[in-house]
Amino acid sequence: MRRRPLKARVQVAAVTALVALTAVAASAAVVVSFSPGPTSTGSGSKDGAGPSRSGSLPASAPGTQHPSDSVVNISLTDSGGPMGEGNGMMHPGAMALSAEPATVRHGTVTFRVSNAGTVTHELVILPLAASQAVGARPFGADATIDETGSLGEASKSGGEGPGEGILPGASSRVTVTLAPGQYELVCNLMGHYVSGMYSKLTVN
Ligand SMILES: [Cu+2]
Repeated sequence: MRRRPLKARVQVAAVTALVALTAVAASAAVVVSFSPGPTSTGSGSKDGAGPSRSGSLPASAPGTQHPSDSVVNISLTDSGGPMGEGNGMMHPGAMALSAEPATVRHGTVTFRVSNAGTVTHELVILPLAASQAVGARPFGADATIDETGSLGEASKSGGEGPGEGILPGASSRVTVTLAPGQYELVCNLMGHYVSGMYSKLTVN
């Protein structure tokens, strides 16, 4: 469904593996600070440390916290698959993606994603322009939307980050750094966005 992002996923997986190896090799109690190496230059601005960096200099005085370490719980639901009515095609409104809370402070945000539905789902975090409304993105012939600019995704059953999709009853998670602004949280599996799997997240 999303051939292009697969490359990025492999890249991310490779980087993750590299980091893991590095961590093992280091074996000392040194904090491994993740700096996007040359391997991630292909993804352009996608992984670029956001403009929020200047606002979160390490010069935090004792007692002063980071901008935030927020948690957003995501629930992915559907009304039970294509058995209901019609044949195969999903009906608009048959699926949903809900975020709680819908507003968080900028900084590190962890998304805990639970698939409470009956088919595979996922979470993709996309920027949302101020003039843009959720659920209004154009979709292609394959009933998916453009994921350009994605800030991350949780689509690995029982794991973190990108994967092959979150199976029914399973969970996934992803931690990203979000600058103030608006974001659209979506499930971009074929036909799911148009069936209602989108939600707005406001970051202050
Ligand atoms: Cu979905």
